[in-house]
Amino acid sequence: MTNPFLDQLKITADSIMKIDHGRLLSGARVSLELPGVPRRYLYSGWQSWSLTTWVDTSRPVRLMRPSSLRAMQTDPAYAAETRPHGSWYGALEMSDGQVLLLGALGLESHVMLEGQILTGWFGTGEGEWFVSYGNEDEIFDQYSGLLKQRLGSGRAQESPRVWCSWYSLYTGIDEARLLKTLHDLGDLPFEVFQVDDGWQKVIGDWEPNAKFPGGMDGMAARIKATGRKAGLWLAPLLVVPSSSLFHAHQDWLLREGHGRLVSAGFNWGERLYALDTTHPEVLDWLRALMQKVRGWGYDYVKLDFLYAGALPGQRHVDGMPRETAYRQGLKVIREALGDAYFLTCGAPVLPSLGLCDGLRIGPDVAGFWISHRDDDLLMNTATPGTRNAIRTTLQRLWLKPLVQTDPDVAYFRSRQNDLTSQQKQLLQDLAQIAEFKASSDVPAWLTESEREALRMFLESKPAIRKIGRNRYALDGRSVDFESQISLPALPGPFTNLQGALIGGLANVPFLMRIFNALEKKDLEKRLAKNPV
Ligand code: 9PG
Repeated sequence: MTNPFLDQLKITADSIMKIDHGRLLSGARVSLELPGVPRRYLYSGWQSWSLTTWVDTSRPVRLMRPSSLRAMQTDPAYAAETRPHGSWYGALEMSDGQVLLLGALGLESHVMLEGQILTGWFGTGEGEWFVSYGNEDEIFDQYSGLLKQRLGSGRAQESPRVWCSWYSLYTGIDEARLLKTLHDLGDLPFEVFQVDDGWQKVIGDWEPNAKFPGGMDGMAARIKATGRKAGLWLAPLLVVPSSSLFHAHQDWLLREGHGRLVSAGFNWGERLYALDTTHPEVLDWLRALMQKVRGWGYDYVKLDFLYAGALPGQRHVDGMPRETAYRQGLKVIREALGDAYFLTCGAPVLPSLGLCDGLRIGPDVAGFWISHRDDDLLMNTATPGTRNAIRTTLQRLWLKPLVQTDPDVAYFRSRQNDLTSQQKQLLQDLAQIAEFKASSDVPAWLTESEREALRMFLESKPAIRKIGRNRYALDGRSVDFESQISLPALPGPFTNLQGALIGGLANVPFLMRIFNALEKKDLEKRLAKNPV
């Protein structure tokens, strides 16, 4: 097939091969010299929560605040990069509206635009690249096909419908609340009841805490007695200082060259650290942990904060590239999980393909649309918020042939929720488009008609037609996300100053600890006022 644009494109690479719909390049570093200035750039974020979106090339890039959270929201190796760039692939919208894609066919790769030069490189070694030009959907389809050959794809046929405890009860889960919810779900067609964060002693010590006196095996048995699969959340690659794992195995932790521990961010009022997945004892420990969870009876496992395994650092196997190290850990996990459904979250995208059934492809949703603090002051588009979640998820739906794409939960409740009905509808529509349906709504918080709407949602399978980049028709009804997902306006000097101040405060662990304690208190108050 001839493609005049590609024929004229100046390509620098070790080798260039014509293939169907594009070119296959090889080289540690390749570059494309563009005939004109592109209109927009497709940022490709590193892990589930990282911003992935089309941005006008004229818009200046602002760095996310606070800096202490960057390791858990973006690729820390490129967190201070202000040129248009992204992990593994980059795409440009040219002046005629057509799209040029440069996509790596291997891990440890990055793409960046400098003026009219689009460059791609491998952090270590060399590899292959796919270049194509034309209709966006068609070229991403080609790209996913090539990735499938190299990385494989998920196994499950149809995604299960999931009830997840996080977006209603958060860390306020306990045995009684979950059993009441399980009972109240009645005959709503959820195949999975998934227990999220809050059951464990502490991150790293994966044993039930005092709120689960019947044990996690007991909980799984109660779930399965209702005919559902039992789901459990863990963050197996993270370790916090208050865990016994942290003190028992200092040699398992990822370190910087000079021996300091690599930061994996800050959450739950604690500093986060990462396990080194190249350490044979870590791999044994991970295998045993997964077998334990399977032994408890869980057959749906959501593994979160997985980026920790792919952070830059010194590893036991010296010189093993970080995404390769992560993938090796994931392989061990996949094997140990056997035929359980495996959902990855907070996970580097390409390195997870082929080894999981489902992948979260955006940030967390929330019972609000935007957050003035996070969006406007901190310029942080990876934090929980429904607009953030929709924006990034939409730009990653091309992954559907490779993995089940989890857009996070949809809401039906108006209680404990500030989203408008239109905003809730957008999330519900997105779930239908992504073909992954989940909710966290507590039945006791739903009105009769909201419960019926939830049932209809779970039972329906509308015909989906894509009619534009961010426009779809669902059973003929048009859904326009485009006007809803713009990036926050760039801050003026006063807002910027305010943001810098708040961002600075958020870098102080002591203050974050207080903030976390206050949030916990507030949650308990809300749950007391809104019993399940
Ligand atoms: C449990 C939650 C839920 C949720 C996950 C993940 O950037 N952040 O600060 C950030 C914090 C938490 C988070 C995502 C991002 O949520 O996505 O579904 O399981 O952990 O703690």
